Amino acid sequence: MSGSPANIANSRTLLTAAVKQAAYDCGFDAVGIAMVEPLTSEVQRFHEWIDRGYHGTMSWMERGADKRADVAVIVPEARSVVVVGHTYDTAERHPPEATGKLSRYAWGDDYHDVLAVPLANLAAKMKELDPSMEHRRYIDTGPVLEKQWAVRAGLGWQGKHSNILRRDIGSFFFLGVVISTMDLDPDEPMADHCGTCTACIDACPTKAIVEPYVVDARRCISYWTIETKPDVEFPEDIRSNLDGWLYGCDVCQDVCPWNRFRKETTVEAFRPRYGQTFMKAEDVVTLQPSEFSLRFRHSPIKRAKHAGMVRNARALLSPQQQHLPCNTPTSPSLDLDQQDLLQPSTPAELGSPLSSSKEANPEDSLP
Ligand code: B12
Ligand code: SF4
Ligand code: SF4
Repeated sequence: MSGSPANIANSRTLLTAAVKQAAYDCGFDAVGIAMVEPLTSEVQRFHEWIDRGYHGTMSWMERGADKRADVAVIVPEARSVVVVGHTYDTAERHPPEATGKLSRYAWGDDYHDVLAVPLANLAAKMKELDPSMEHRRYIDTGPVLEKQWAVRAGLGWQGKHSNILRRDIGSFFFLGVVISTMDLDPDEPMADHCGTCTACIDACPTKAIVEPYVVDARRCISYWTIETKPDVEFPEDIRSNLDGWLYGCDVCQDVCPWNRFRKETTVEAFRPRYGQTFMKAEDVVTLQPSEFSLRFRHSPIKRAKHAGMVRNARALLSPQQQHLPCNTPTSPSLDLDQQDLLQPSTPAELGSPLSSSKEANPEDSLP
């Protein structure tokens, strides 16, 4: 990046380039910029989604409508939304036919914590460039339509599975946003490269993608295994179609042709703990709460709580195996203090939350 700090601050083009470079320097794999405007059509669709009841018991999604519609409610005088993507893919794969599968995003440490640092670093670098800047930043931590901002910022397109994806790194990346008063050059939205492909819709074990681009969370394995209260049992049509998933689900992304271009992260914290991409359901139902706390400390899986993971594991077991004893919190086998047993999950309001040359162009292989 050439130019003195004063020149950069006075030129919107140079400032935009400096902010994008800062995002890469902070370790992000993708960055895009959107101009702050109300998300009118997106919010209308969001409310249709809520009105259809697709959010299930995630009642926190009904709150914060004003902020979802307009980020200027969060940061008065906001001019730009800087959207960043950070990959979490690693070299590991779920063994074929494995049961008790953990979703890839949850193999390592909690991304809310891990990515809070580079996002804070990015905001600090932006503040160096423009000391008068005001901002708020989020990684799945507020009432912000992150996917819709990613689309507006040209960071990627929204796939038919509803996740954001790109041709160069696929979809296994997290999103983060910096809502800022900085006046930056916006990017053009990216074209939709789903074409006639319907692989994600066809492969979804519970038929949760009810129409292209629309997921009914009440049918999604991710919702049932992560977001529902531990005392809620799975409906039979979900339980019998779990496809071996213990926590979260990656099917719609695993089958996506664009994920041939997935990029592995260099962040060690996202590697699978103990090398585990799955856990035997039989072992989970007998896991002590204290062992659960230790095993999943600083992991996104703590959100499900011990009782939730046991419920998930039981759902994977055959009816006979489901009568395995479930341990109570009375005899922890590990030396942990009471605090470990009481570790809270993320507040509900926060959301939660390869190829040959022929294959080099997935559009060739799209139906
Ligand atoms: C609620 C939530 C969930 C819910 C609901 C899922 C969903 N599809 O929204 C549940 C628990 C099911 C879930 C699951 C997962 N989640 Co989640 N989740 C969120 C959260 C907190 C809010 C999303 C939201 O507002 N949904 C509301 C619905 C209405 O939005 P939408 O799906 O985008 O719907 C739009 C489209 O349907 C569109 N639309 C309608 N018709 C049409 C037609 C066309 C042509 C187009 C283009 C669009 C379109 O209009 C709607 C509104 O704009 C975000 C973080 C955040 N604050 O944004 C993370 C987030 C979306 N989740 C994320 C992840 C990683 C996952 C999982 C992959 C985790 C896992 N492996 O189990 C799965 C994926 C499941 C799936 N296929 O969606 C990432 C996605 C990253 C990415 N690359 O896109 C996010 C962004 C978190 C983050 N900061 O990284 N999640
Ligand atoms: S995460 Fe799994 S259950 Fe949910 S839409 Fe994707 S494939 Fe279907
Ligand atoms: S599987 Fe196909 S339809 Fe689904 S997101 Fe990927 S390219 Fe789009």
